Amino acid sequence: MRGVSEIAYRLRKSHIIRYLLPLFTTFLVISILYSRSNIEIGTNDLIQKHRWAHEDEDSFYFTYSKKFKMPAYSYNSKKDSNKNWLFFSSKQEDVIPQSHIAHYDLNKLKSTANAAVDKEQILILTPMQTFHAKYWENLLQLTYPRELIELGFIIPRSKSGDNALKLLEREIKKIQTGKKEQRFHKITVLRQESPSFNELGEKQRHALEVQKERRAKMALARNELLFSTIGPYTSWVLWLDADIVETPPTLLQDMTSHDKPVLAANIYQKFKNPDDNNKIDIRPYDFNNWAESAIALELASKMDNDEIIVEGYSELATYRPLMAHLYDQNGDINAEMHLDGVGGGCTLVKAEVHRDGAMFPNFPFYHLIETEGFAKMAKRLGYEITGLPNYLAYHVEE
Ligand SMILES: Nc1nc2c(ncn2[C@@H]2O[C@H](COP(=O)(O)OP(=O)(O)O)[C@@H](O)[C@H]2O)c(=O)[nH]1
Ligand SMILES: [Mg+2]
Repeated sequence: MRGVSEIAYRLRKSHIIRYLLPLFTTFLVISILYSRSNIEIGTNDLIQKHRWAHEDEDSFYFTYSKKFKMPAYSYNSKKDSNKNWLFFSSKQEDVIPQSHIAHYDLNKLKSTANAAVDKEQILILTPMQTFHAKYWENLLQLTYPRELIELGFIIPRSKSGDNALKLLEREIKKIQTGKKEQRFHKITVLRQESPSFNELGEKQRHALEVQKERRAKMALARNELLFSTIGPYTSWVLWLDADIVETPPTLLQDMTSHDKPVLAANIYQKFKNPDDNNKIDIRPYDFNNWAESAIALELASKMDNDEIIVEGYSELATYRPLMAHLYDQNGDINAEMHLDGVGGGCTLVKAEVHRDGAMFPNFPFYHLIETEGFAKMAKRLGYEITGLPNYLAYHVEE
């Protein structure tokens, strides 16, 4: 017996009991209290007030309201917007203003020819494998009000993706911590779920054999980006590839003014022409904007279920009228043409088209995938597809 009480005595005297146990207990109590306080955030105030959040607001869109301010974002904070240590949780932070339930009347959400005057929100979506400084410069020279522009990026998990992310974040930080009136309304950056698939040079990337897999994976990346960023306040979605480096400054006003459900600009490329003393010349780049032809339909009718037609390959001669070939330097810049397939270079979509369910199929849909499959799906939903043959946006020279 003496032995047992001696051990108990020694334990009592030891550091474990004297210091560590009280410390551990305090830590446990704080953690429990802490997690309880998290559960209640965003609910208790509202219940006590017995009011809907929008009753206190003039605007239907909450971030304009002083009362329900979005928490400020800090690039180097170790705490999240609710002042919780990020150390405690690996969950994505939710940036919903405290005490808020948001109401949106989709009947009041419009996409009109008068977008800027009507304060319509435009979401610009860019899958980004490479960061081009000229892409960003071009984005910054757009004259549509920045507070009505949201940006969304999806970046592959690859070496070039890591690099693009670093450069993009540096530029975002400059803008979003600069003058308030020059900030974009919101910017979302996603890392792609799947690894990169696309680090090939232009020639290999465009070889016919790799198209199905490459385009199918691009479709998934576009869907991930679209479904994670579109909001109940989004009026328009502009698909703008990361290698589009020059557009008119009035791109958004110009394209919205056509008031079309799906509208593609003509993608060209500037290059030094060796046949003309290396003078800067232009040439067609994107052949995904096309109108359907009887020959392509005939081709498709003889294909297996999982075969696809991709445009711009002599192996698959479709004789479709390609918008890229219909540019008329002296023509009306606002001339419109009917299309059946579009690319993602610079294509404006009314948000309701996506909201109705038009997405980028990564499987053959009428023997089409990705952006061309999207156009087909939008058509099947009853929307018309339009192109602007004389309105140019420029792809970087590779
Ligand atoms: N998220 C993501 N974007 C990519 C990937 N590969 C290319 N992109 C981007 O997708 C867009 C179209 O791709 P690109 O290779 O330029 O196609 P092309 O112009 O038809 O040759 C560009 O904005 C690229 O930066 C990828 O693996 N993941
Ligand atoms: Mg490209």
